[in-house]
Amino acid sequence: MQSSNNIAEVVSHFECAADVGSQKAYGSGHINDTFLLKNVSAGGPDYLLQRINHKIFTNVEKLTDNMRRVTEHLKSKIREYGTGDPLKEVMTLIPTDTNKFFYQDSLGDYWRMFYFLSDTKSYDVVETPKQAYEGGKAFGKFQHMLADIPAGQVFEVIPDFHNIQKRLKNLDEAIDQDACGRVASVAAELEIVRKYAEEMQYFQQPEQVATLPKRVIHNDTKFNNVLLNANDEAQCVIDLETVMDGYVAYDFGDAIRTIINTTTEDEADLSKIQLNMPLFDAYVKGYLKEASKFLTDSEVNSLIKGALLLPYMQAVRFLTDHINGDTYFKIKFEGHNLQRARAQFQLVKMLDANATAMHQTILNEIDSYKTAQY
Ligand code: GN1
Ligand code: MG
Repeated sequence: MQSSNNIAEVVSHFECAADVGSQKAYGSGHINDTFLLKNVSAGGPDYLLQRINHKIFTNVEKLTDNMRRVTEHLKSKIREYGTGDPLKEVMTLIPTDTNKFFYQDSLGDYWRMFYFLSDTKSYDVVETPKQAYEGGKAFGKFQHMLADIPAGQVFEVIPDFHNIQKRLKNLDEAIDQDACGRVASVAAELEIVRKYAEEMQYFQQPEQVATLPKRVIHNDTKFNNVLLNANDEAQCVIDLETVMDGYVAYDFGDAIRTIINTTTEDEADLSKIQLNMPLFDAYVKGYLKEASKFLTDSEVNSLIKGALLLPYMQAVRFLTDHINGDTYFKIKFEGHNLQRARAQFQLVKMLDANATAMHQTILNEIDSYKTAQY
């Protein structure tokens, strides 16, 4: 962790009244380092300071431009709808003394700062259908508010981020290099990768490429990226650094991956990984309440494919990182990425067994909107 002296240097360049002495590590992100800083005066706004992982986000200037563009767009939508408070419902980046929205310190690290949204909560494991429903509404509304930004306009911060063919290629390269001699010990996991590899390439099939629209999506719709208020109502979608073009089913799938699972992403005891179907139903209801306003039929049909793909892709990414020697995701102990991969593969197996019924739930729900229009 960075020394407080360096944080003091960093903070002095942002237009804020942050109390450097109050800094504490915050959140459960796997990539960046986040700190909560209190305001020097009681009652003033608090701040979130983030050190951006520059190895992964190599173009911080363009990343920041994206975040500015997206947050301004979302705020203007909320003003236009006249129903909410843009300052509470959208993250607000804080400018620096040179009127940029990031700062590079003397060590070469990049930082950004937001207002902290007080009286909000996020959940790593969803507890109630109401929370799931609210999460669905939040991500559906998020996609809807961005639906008028044409594809191709947002900078591709991490190329091929959700391209499973690229992720499988990265895994093959890791296997070839076997940098830490771990390949022999993951034969069972590699077998699962192979078993599903072909069907997971649905989004690369020519028919899907021709019919599915690329839209500006969130690309990291873990449930803990929705902040809920004290009444468990969705307030703000956070973690906007991977907002890029993609298929809506990717966001749907990443949300389902974290919502339907009765336990955490990295559960060691696979028997504890169960599907909580009432939470799935509630998420679908909330999501389609908003997303039925713009989804095409092919997109509706693709949602379940996203729900299978995202845990699979996540497992492939965790496994690749394990083989590479844990160079990408932060780990808490040796073997953590392998444990995460196993948990995600387990989820894939269970989702696969239930996919037909889940797809039917989606179709029934969308039908209720179609019927309601006449
Ligand atoms: C990373 O840092 P965090 O937790 O927001 C990752 C996501 C993964 C997620 C898995 C840039 O997100 O893609 O889905 O971990 N972000 C990046 O929990 O790779
Ligand atoms: Mg993220």
